[in-house]
Amino acid sequence: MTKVIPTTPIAGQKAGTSGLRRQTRDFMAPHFLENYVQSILNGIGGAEGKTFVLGGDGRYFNAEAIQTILRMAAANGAAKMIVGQNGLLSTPAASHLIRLNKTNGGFILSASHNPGGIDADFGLKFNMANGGPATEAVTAAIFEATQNISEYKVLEAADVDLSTLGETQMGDMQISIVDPVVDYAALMQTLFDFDAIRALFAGGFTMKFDAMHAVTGPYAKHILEDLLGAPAGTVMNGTPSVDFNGGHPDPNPIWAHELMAIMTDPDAPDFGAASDGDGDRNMIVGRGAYVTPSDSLALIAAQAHLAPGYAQGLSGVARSMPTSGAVDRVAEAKGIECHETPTGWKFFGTLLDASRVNLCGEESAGTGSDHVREKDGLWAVLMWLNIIAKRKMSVGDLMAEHWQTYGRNYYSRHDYEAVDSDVASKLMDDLRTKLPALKGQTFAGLTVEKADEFAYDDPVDGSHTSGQGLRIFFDGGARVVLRLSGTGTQGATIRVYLERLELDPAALGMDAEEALADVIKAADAIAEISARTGRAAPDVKT
Ligand code: G16
Repeated sequence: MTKVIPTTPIAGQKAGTSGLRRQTRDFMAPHFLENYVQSILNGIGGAEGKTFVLGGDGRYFNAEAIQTILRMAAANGAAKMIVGQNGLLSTPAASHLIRLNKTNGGFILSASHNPGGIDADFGLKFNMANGGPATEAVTAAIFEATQNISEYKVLEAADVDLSTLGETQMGDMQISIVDPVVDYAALMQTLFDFDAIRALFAGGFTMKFDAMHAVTGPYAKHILEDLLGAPAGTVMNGTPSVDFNGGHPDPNPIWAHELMAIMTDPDAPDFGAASDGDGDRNMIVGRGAYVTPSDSLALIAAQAHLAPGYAQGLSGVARSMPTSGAVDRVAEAKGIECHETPTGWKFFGTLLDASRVNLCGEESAGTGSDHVREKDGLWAVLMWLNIIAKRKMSVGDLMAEHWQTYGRNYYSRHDYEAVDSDVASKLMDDLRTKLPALKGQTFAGLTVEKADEFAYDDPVDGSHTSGQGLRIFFDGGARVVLRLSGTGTQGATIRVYLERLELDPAALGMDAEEALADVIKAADAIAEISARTGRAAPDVKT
């Protein structure tokens, strides 16, 4: 029987960079999840007769939330739900299932790289029929629905057994419990030269993949160890846990320190990689050679044609604005389109759908192509393995060759986390006010060439997005960008993105923080970060 539950709007149910992220206890509070799910359904014009994909990264409250979403979808008239076994689906695998089954969209439960557990974070995002995150227009409609909600519908029904593959029923709604890995693994085999990668491993190539106790464990074990023949144990931390074993599933040198320690050991394997909570981010590291996400994107742009799925060459590339300009230099050399979008994978969707680009990337450890409409951690790892198998060069040598060819965009991101929200807002507001007067002024020896606030006009659908980061450009090609994170759940995170282009072949091997020392000083002098936050140094440098 369908129950109609009266409710009232809950303030602040507004999607950030990627869906709604809150502390887990918020999501577990009475009506919180239900209000948001009903608002999604209301915002997309109802569920009647529709099919959706449903799954998440397995974090605490994943399974319970799935049962609630199933009961609500059934009560709202959905025809069918395709659910990952045990409630698991990586974000890229969910995107693929939405496209493969031509569904009306999907619900992905994840707070990505944020920690999991009852005292950590949870999240929910809605992806559309193209497999990509809801566009700004749709998230705005959902937000409006959260502000007007007066009731939600839920079916009185027993929990569904999520562990058994196959078909089942809830009320009139069909439920398919599917293997989370099989379809995704099949897709990867259409894109990459599995024979060449298999031969690489057979020849003694060694690798460690850190799944960080998150969702990519089963995907990586099946693809790397079962299909590609990497020895058992290549995948570490490969069993998903509800709290990521107490860790922070963010694939960067800080949080993936276990892998970094292995990769800097004299006996390090040839190749290291990691992925995040929901499997859309990646980290690439060679023996003693960490590759920044911006450099990884540029190298892939230069060499993607070595993978069968991209043998025709790329149609174009896109990067988020704070991502370094390294990929732009490759695009220019290849004579292909290059787009600069706001932060958030959702902004790549129109360009991918229109085949204007087929490679996208972000400094926040996201890389992907038009095979799905999300960034894809394992895709990036397989792309690197494919390139290494063809070029027969180490990660370090590949990057050195790349920099010699295109120059090096020294790059670093400094994060100041859990800053008081008022302090962070005022810092940004005051800097915004200062921007017009900065031109011509010199800070730490660097003269400001121009300064502005980034806004984006989508070349495909014409939509306009403003307020996307404060940019300061210096003579000589250095750049500082400041923006507030849209994915945190406590206070504000100030992100400071630092970049400098180096073309001198003799100066390409420096430590990034050293190479950026003046840019870092100039950023602090202009934005008064340490004075206003009281922090002597950033919490995280990536
Ligand atoms: C999300 C978005 C990305 C974005 C990242 C960082 O990633 O999908 O497009 O670059 O957040 O956003 P922010 O700088 O606002 O924190 P994920 O992996 O968290 O879903």
